[in-house]
Amino acid sequence: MKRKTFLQRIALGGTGMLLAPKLMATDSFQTVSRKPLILSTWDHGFVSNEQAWNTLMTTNNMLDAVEQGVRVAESDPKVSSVGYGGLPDRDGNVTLDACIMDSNGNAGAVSYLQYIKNPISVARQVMEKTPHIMLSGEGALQFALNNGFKKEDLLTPEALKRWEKWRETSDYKPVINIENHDTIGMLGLDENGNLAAACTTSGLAWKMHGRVGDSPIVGAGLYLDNEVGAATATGKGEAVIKEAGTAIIVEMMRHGYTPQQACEEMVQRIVAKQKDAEDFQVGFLAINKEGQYGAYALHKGFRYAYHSEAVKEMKDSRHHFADVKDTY
Ligand code: SD4
Repeated sequence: MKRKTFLQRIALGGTGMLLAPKLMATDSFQTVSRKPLILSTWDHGFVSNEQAWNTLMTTNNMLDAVEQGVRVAESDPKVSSVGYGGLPDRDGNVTLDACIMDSNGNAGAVSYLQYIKNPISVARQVMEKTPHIMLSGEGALQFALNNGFKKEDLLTPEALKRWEKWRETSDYKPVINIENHDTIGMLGLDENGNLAAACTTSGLAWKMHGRVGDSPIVGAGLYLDNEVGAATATGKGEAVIKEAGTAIIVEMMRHGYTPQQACEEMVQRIVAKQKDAEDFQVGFLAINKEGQYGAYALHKGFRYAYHSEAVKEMKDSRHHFADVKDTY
């Protein structure tokens, strides 16, 4: 293990054990914001937050806000990790995962959905119009078409070109911070302290056909409990699913962890339990009902967008490993 990495682990008490909240090293880093507040992952979160904010100002409805917000990233062909323009699986199919949750604890999700540009809106309709939480694949597509969504080819010429280039080697491995804009997870807290959250992705580039990541799975890529707070995840979904990442973060907050402490503890747990953690990226973003928020990642590079009435800006997440592997 590299010396710097080892020292950093020691400094953070990275044993994977549930540390008492008061022992965490970064308590002073905790930040509180005025409500309302909207947070979302990666650079594409900035414009998505703006749309969410504008929607909130006109509808006063945070669920509408997060849905409309993440639709911006989904609809942008230049965002190659979400919705239209997303990089395809290894067979050239764009397959999408999304999840939405409201302040009443309702959830809706779609997974392995093809041909629909805005899966988050399908997820919302699953939540509001069916007795189920998740529809998948062909069934999700049929549901979408029956509810007025348009069938479209989501593979852009740019994504096709990159897939063809990838096929020259067909090298299949996780890529850390692929272009610094991956899954969008958005967390919104309204002025009354009620939460809504959304998460949407095209998943890992070049994944096996049929692979579903953490993003549509309640408690993995997204979780919200309106009594406590909400959290979302980005990065290698398999690593997040195994730990029930966001469900446990919210549970830690219920037991007194700040959002920052809870995100750090979950990353420590991944490091302690998953021996290849140095080779992939995972990042978490969390908020509690008071408007405290936090973020933490395995590696350098995870950024998130912050939007309150007074401030809109990008913030760099703290991270666990001291060194970035330049080879990725
Ligand atoms: C997945 N978590 O499908 C998603 C991908 C991602 O940042 O978030 N990339 O595993």
